[in-house]
Amino acid sequence: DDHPVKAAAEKLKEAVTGGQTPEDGVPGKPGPESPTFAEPTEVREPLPPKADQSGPRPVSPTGARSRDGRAAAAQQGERLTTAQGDRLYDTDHSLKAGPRGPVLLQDHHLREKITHFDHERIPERVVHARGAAAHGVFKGYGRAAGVTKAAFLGKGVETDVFVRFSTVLGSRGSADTVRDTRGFATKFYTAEGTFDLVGNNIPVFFIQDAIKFPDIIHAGKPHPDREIPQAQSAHDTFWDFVTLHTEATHHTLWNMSDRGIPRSYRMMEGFGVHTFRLENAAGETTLVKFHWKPKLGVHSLVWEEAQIAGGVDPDFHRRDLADAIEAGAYPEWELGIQTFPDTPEQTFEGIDLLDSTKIVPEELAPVQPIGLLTLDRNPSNYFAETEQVAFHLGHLVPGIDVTDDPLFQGRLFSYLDTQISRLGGPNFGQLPINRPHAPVNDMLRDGMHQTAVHRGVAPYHPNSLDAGCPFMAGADTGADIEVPVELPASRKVREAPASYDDHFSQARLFWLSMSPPEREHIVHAYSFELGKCYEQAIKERGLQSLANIDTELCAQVAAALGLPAPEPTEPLRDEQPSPALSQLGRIWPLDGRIIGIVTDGSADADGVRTVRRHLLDAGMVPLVIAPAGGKLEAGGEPITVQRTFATARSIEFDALLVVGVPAAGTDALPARDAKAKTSASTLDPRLRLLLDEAFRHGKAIGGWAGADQVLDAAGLPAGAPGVVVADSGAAVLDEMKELLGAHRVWERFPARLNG
Ligand code: HDD
Repeated sequence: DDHPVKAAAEKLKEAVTGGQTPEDGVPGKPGPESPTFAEPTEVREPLPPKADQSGPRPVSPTGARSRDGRAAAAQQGERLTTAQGDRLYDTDHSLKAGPRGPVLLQDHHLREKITHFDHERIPERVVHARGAAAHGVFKGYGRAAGVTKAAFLGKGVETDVFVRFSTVLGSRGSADTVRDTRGFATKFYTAEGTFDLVGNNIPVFFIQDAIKFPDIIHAGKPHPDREIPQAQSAHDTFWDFVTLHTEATHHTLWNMSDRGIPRSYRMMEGFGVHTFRLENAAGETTLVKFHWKPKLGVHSLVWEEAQIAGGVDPDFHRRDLADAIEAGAYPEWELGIQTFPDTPEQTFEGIDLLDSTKIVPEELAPVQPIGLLTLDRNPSNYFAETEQVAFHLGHLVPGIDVTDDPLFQGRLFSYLDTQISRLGGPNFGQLPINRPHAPVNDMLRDGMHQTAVHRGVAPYHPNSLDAGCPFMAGADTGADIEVPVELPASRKVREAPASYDDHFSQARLFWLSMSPPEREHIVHAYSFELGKCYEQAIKERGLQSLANIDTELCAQVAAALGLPAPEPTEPLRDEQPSPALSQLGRIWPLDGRIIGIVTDGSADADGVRTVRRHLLDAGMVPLVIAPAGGKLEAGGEPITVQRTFATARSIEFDALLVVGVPAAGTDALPARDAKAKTSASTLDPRLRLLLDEAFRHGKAIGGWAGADQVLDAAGLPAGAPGVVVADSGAAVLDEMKELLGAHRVWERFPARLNG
């Protein structure tokens, strides 16, 4: 009993439990029926469930949908054990020859614990390393039956899905809000086998042939000598590549637009990019492009917000997705298709459907909705699910087939290949997140990390020993049969078709479709990114690409760089703008928008409570911001403070409401500017910053009960666009809702580019 380790364990037991352990217990994890976790501080109130989402959906036979987080081999029993299930009495002290003596090699627990830890990391994805994911359900509308026999698109058919969003260039620990393309990869666990739609939030790609993929990624990733910059395109090698391979111009322009800095993963469109071939039950084929349309609309950050978030909340998008789902504000997207006749030319209105640097404007081929995606469950373990998920364009179901786009074809090779090294062998399909929800009866055997115990002696076909099993399916029993398309008689060549030489016309189309504030943002983005390049020749080539998009765009960026604007080398045609490409000029739903309410509880507390309730009922998320944490005891129900002047930063809020004249926090730093301090002696400098940034970023700002004094003290121009001061919370709210529908107060952005 006087063993020193045992004595230490006893002391620890005392410290952890205050002596209240089960009779035979040692300190450790509490059992499932005796939770001792502290109540989490309320940061967000759950939204009321929507009528059709009131309860959990049933758990599938694979267990993969289990909502208690215990899906695969989770922990069992109450006691800490070794990997072999041997109970442990101590996990904090190595086995030693005496308390001050050397550690003994025989300590298996020590070696097992450290060895396992040493191998906890796997290689991050070579691209799209930084991601966030969620589970959900896809419900078919049945409207695609004319073009595809894919069963999961049938009316009312529900399919489990897992969606992973990502940035492309950054490492696993990089910031979410960098300027980059976003991945939008969806795994549909259909009854006919898994279908993966591995798309992006930008409908075009940098290159036309997969053989250039290593090159564009080498150019975009950090420089090999110093391994900087992290998660950025604003550096010489990226711009060197995209100005030498001018087919990248169109995708680069999207990146430089607001699409490169989304407000939220929930507010992005998604695109399958390539043209796919669908086949219906009669064997007729149609070419299609897949689109995801977010129910919350398409919104972006402004550049300064993206940069602030990189510092104050690098997990901005990851947190936003998880918080929304946890609060019951399930993000939704409609899946849609643009359809094109499957002609031998594989073009539509002169646009080459096999060229992934081209879109087909929605005005020429409308996006037809065919199903609804709802994300309603966060992963319970990041590594097991988000990190280990493996998508592949070759995961197809009957009715959906590939096309000859050389970018598509190369991708069909790359994903499985990279996953074998990333996931350590060929059996990663057996990981719970990758397991199909359809029965699997393959003849793949053995290999690293094989976890299946296959029966039988004849994993080959045909055989006469295992009763001839498995049997082959025919088209009538759901076999996935390639569409037998005609191939043109041709020669072997390393060449692209002539249509692939048009690198600028659609970039011009995109530019001409932008509103003035969006154009302004694009000019700033190019000015910043090219301005960060060191090589003069690269800046000049950048300007040459811009000259081939638009004269005004080129002139503005050239002025910012202090360089002459070159003449175009390609004709600037009158492209027909596509209004669908602009994020402005539409009224978007308000669901999920985050409204900060700044108050110290001393003015109109009832009004605060009512406004919070109204916002929640309208599907928005109110967050109370006060000088310090805790609860505001102001007559009636106490008001919980969710952000303080120390933790609130403008980027989190879509709009701000100020109630009364909130006192300064006791932890406030003195104001920098003594004069400003005099004119607003009660205004906390952090509140001033909050309001100043919110104004600069085009956010609606409102207030009542004396808020005009605060806005005045913060130097916000009286009567400025999007600043609403009224007598009551209710009156302010009505106007705020209208402003929020436009996403931002666009009038606040200087609009020099009206052309
Ligand atoms: Fe890719 C990952 C999307 C071209 C090679 N890609 C990856 C992911 C997305 C895309 C969303 C992350 C999936 C996840 O969350 O796990 N990639 C695209 C799109 C492309 C594209 C929309 C063009 C239309 N990709 C592309 C090409 C190649 C690759 C041309 C190679 C020839 N992509 C990969 C990869 C990755 C990958 C190296 C890294 C991790 C992985 O696959 O599993 O194989």
